[in-house]
Amino acid sequence: MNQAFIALGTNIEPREEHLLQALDLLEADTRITIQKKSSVYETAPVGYLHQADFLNMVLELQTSLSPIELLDSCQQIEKELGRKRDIRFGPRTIDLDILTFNHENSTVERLIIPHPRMHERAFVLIPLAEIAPEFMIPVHERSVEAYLEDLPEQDKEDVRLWKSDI
Ligand code: PH2
Ligand code: MG
Ligand code: MG
Repeated sequence: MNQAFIALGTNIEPREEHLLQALDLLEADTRITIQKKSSVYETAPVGYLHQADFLNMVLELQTSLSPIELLDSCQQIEKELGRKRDIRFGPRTIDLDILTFNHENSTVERLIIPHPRMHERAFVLIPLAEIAPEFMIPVHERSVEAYLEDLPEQDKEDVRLWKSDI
């Protein structure tokens, strides 16, 4: 069995419905088990600023899938929920990003793990710290908590608890 952390994000209404549907589709896959689920946070957009606030959360998965198979499943879910890819970092019905997969390091173009920006994003680190504070981010070999402590206060203030359980 493999362990993966994935991040979910949505900033097109109905946002909560998009998260719930993604959770349902993940749970419907017999090869994936949701092990832990963070709270949902409302977060100011990072990167491309002219867009609505996001809902973000992080999941710990157990899966028999390979990293690329898990990526295919995540992209299939994005497609089913009507994701259109246009603006890089722009608005999305749902985004499922693989953050880490066991202790693996992948640098192929389709799948870079650990996710190259995970350690600098409060909208990833805050929900991840809730379910796995001491987790050592592979390759970096530094804990989630340690990276979170280093983030600017403003970045952390842009991530607000929205709902503790969906
Ligand atoms: N995702 C992005 C770009 N910017 N900002 C927030 N707050 N949350 C996201 O999930 C997000 C983002 C690209 O995937
Ligand atoms: Mg993303
Ligand atoms: Mg993505």
